Amino acid sequence: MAHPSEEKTVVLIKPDGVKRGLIGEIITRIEKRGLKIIALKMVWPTQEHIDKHYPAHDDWFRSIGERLTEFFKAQGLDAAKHFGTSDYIEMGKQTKGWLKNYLTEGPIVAMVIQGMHAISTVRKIVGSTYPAEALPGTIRGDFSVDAPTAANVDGRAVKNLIHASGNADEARNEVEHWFAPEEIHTYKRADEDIMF
Ligand code: 3AN
Repeated sequence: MAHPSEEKTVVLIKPDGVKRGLIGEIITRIEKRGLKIIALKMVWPTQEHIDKHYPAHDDWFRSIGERLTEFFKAQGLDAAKHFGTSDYIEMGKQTKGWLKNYLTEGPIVAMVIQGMHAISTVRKIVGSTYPAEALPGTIRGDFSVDAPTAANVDGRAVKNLIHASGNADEARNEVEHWFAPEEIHTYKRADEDIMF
């Protein structure tokens, strides 16, 4: 197991973040926390690349469908009515199609972030998946407000500015999926001696 201060995670600034000029703001928040950027590039991904970025197993599809159904319910709405099915897996598959369109509508900024419990720390900086639920102080909570009750009804993905790996397995796969080994760098930040 890597030392907790050497954990790696992948962050993608999605096309809405890039087009809104939020690259600097997002990077600043990550760097200020004491996390280190060890790889960074701008790419315009293909549908195929995004297809492989997101999982393709039923558990993942089901979790997407389940979560959005709960959100609709909390708003007094019926997700099944809008999706034309109450099958969570089908809802998840439909959502993945929208995600492929969303993530390929412009260039994105891909990064590998390294630092103390980087996966969970970055998820906290980013905030909840649905911006309407994200707390102020998080990136999504400060700069976005979208919700599945609007996005899915309009036949599109939730615009939430940023992707961050969800767990250690995802992080490992995503680092490999987005970066060649020679694109990832090892160096020391000046504040490491003072912070740890
Ligand atoms: P996150 O990793 O951001 O917590 P997941 O893993 O639940 O999100 O979902 C993967 C991606 O699918 C996220 N980037 C999110 O934006 C998108 N997504 C999740 N639910 C929906 C939905 N109901 N409609 C559109 N996009 C969604």
